[in-house]
Amino acid sequence: MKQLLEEIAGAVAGIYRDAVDPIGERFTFKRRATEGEIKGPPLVLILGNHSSGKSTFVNFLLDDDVQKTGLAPTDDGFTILSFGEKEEVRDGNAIVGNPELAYGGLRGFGDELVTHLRMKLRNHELLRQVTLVDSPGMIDALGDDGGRGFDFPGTVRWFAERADVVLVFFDPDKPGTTGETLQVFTQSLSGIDHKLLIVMNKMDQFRSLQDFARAYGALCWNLGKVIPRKDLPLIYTTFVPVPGAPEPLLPVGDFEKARHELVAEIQKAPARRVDNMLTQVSDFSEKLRLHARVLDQAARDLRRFRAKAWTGVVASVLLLAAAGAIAIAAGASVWYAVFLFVAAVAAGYAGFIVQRALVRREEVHLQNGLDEVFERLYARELLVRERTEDLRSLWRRVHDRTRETSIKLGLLSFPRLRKDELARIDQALEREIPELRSKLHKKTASAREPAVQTA
Ligand SMILES: Nc1nc2c(ncn2[C@@H]2O[C@H](COP(=O)(O)OP(=O)(O)OP(=O)(O)O)[C@@H](O)[C@H]2O)c(=O)[nH]1
Ligand SMILES: [Mg+2]
Repeated sequence: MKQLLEEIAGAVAGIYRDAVDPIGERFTFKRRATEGEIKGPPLVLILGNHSSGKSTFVNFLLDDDVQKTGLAPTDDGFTILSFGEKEEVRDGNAIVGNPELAYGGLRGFGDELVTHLRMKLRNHELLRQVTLVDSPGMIDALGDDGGRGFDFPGTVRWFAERADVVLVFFDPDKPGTTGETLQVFTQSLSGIDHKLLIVMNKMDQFRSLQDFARAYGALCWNLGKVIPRKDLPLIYTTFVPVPGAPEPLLPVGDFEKARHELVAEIQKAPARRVDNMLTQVSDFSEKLRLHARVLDQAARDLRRFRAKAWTGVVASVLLLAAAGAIAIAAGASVWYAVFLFVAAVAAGYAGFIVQRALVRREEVHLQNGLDEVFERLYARELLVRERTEDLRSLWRRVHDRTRETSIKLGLLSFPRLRKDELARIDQALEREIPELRSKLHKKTASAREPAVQTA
């Protein structure tokens, strides 16, 4: 499996390099995933209320007391847990300053965050497959930045976008009720709910079924408010045995099973990572192709318009010059011929000014009418029913960026989109990415088969 994942990561990096970059750079599209992000290890982000048991769960996964735990808010920073032959702790500056690690982007959140960042290297088998990120517990926000001194929802979003699995822990005390929970769900996790695994932890603490039902109901109610889905996500109800905790009163069999399932999901992060990577490269390439094709078409329209305007100017100058020449040949007074030549030069100059104004007006008209360019360019595809909605929704997501680029750089600054460039990105989208995806699915299906047979 590891070999396949590396092979796919290599192929994706190749697609970005050969098919995406040549167009992306010239048509200035958004930043694409970096090599470090593509080839970096799969990421599991652990979020949740303070004291909900995040660090205890990390220690359970790594079978070691790596993280400090306790009932008071114990952690106000992010800890990245990665594989290392030797135990080591690195501080924030060493993490964001290392170009081989893909965390340089966190520098943008300021020094305050950097001082709240550390990395712990441990020699544990699980960390060979995934990197874990333990986070500060969510609390009731104090002030604009939650009293943290850095942009907490922004940082969570940064990690969540790069993560392959995001666990969100809740506990019986605060089933989705802290101020930051709402903020994180609406600002940091929107649009990535497919990566979310919701965990109701500390199930061993419930003294009665009624208490459990009340807390579970409250959690569902609160989640329903922040996750815009018709169905509720699956909630893993589980616990981690901690020394000295009172004996559980509810039967724990199912909660232990849920814990095993959760661990299995975390172990699947590498496969999810490749899946996410393929989705990302395909989504990015599709948007870029649309962006570049619309800009290219608008630029071609404008060039054609400019050529027409120039033809008009040149024709009128030539006409006046020819009239001058004929007048001389016909024996008209020299002054009359001079007058015609001067008129030709003046007409040329005036024509040039008018032509420039007309081209500028046409450019603004095209920039404001990119929707029309899109409709014209994709008229044939839009007639095929099942593509219509996909294509239009893709265009809605790209439009603002395309318009902004066309205004900032000017339509005439875009070189023509070449046929071979378009064919290369088409090939990536229509052949290479689907082939990689089916390779991955075949492999994950065959890895799952023995388990199905023994069940
Ligand atoms: N009974 C019980 N106690 C737990 C469980 N998980 C954690 N605890 C206890 O809850 C307390 C808080 O656990 P932590 O792991 O520190 O919680 P955290 O979410 O990392 O907290 P912060 O880092 O402060 O956000 C500790 O005293 C743990 O021993 C559990 O499943 N059951
Ligand atoms: Mg903790």
